Amino acid sequence: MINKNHFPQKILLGFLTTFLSLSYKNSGFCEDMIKITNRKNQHQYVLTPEMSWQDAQNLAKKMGGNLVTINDEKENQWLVDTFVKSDTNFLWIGLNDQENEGEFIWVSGEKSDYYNWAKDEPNDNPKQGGEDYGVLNGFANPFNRPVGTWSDAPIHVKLKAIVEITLPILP
Ligand SMILES: [Ca+2]
Ligand SMILES: [Ca+2]
Repeated sequence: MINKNHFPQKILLGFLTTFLSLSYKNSGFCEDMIKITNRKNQHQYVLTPEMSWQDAQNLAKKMGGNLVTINDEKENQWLVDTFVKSDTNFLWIGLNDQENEGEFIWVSGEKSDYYNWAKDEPNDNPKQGGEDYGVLNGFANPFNRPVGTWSDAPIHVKLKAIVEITLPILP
């Protein structure tokens, strides 16, 4: 026998589920993107699917963050430990010189004195038509740059990206 009292609850649950899944989709998350919290700074990080640097930054904005700003060696190492696997090529980071050639800045607007460029990088590789977007080098990067160092890469490649979400510090 059907208990009629459960009927409104089911409808309510249906609405709620639809609402939550819609807001989940609108936030730009895909099913397989997981937020990982760095215990050292309490920031959240997400690895995106492969896409252009600008698409990745747009997605990061939707999530309430930016492409990662790597502020120091500890954060760099944490990113390598967390996101760089044996088959990782390059990962987009927030560093770029799209405004002024040779003047690399972080897309978040954060200022930092820490840089970890690989030897001979950034080279704005003319064979690639110039390179204005920063990447973290993984184990499988085609130029054999040391893992964890940075390079600049061209606009036309699609790569996974690291998003950083800086949450307000609660009292
Ligand atoms: Ca950071
Ligand atoms: Ca380069």
